[in-house]
Amino acid sequence: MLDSTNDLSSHYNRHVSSRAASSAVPAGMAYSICVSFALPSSSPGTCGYEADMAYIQTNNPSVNNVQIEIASSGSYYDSLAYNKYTVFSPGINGVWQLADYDNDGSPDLIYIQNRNTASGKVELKIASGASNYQTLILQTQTVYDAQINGRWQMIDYDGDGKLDLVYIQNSNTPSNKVEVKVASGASSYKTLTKEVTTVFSIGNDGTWQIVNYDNDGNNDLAYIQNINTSSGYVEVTILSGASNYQTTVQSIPTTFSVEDNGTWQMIDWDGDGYLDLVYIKEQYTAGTVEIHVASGFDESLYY
Ligand SMILES: [Ca+2]
Ligand SMILES: [Ca+2]
Ligand SMILES: [Ca+2]
Ligand SMILES: [Ca+2]
Repeated sequence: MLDSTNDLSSHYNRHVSSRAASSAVPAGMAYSICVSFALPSSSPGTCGYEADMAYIQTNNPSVNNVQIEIASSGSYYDSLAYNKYTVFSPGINGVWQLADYDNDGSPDLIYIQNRNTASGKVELKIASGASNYQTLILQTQTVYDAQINGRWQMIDYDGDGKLDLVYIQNSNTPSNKVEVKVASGASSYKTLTKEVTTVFSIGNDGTWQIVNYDNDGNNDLAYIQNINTSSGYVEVTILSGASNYQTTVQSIPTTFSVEDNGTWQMIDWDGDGYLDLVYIKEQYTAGTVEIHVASGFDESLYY
């Protein structure tokens, strides 16, 4: 049972750091930690964790197509287990994400184009993992007007087995609060099935993400504030989905000092049931991309 009034300061202590991926630091785009890529060389359990690391190279002028590189956890991220060019031309007008759209166990490449679209709406394109990202299995416009005021995330929000498109609008909202909207996969992204005004004030000091914090069947909203925090450390705040994003269930500083040289992500990296904070550091490293993970498991509550 977690409560924001408890002393949870031992949450998110770093237990692994500086796992370097083999690729040299590029002009960074779209790094993510992607659970269960199901590569033959990935051997969950061997190293105590099983989240692979994906790099979606979207704007390298020397190549004609978007490229996917996967560094497997089985190799401690030191070698590339997958490296393919996709059907997509380079695109800088949106967000790229790997997720399993067709539920065949293989992550598909999703391009959420949220600006400069022909239709004036946010558009979705998905290339299947089964085709090694050569075949488009979805190409559609969505209910959202094209805009750049927030974060886009494909996740099965309503639990019907189809990915939904979540928009977390963190700037230029009428309410001056962060707003969450969901376009359902069941409606082919044409119908908003949820529109909520949260208690978070709008801002640009961090990143927002829909997460499963407490396994109660309601998706929660995480805010990772990585600059301008009062504590001087990166802070994680989580609003419960059960409260419709009105109630804070966790709000704590982490082990990380404030830093803005990469990508922050909440994921259960080690598979113990607690969300961990992953920092993929892309700039000002010794030369390769680094992964830093702070565990969400609070030992002080158990020992
Ligand atoms: Ca798939
Ligand atoms: Ca769904
Ligand atoms: Ca929840
Ligand atoms: Ca964990």
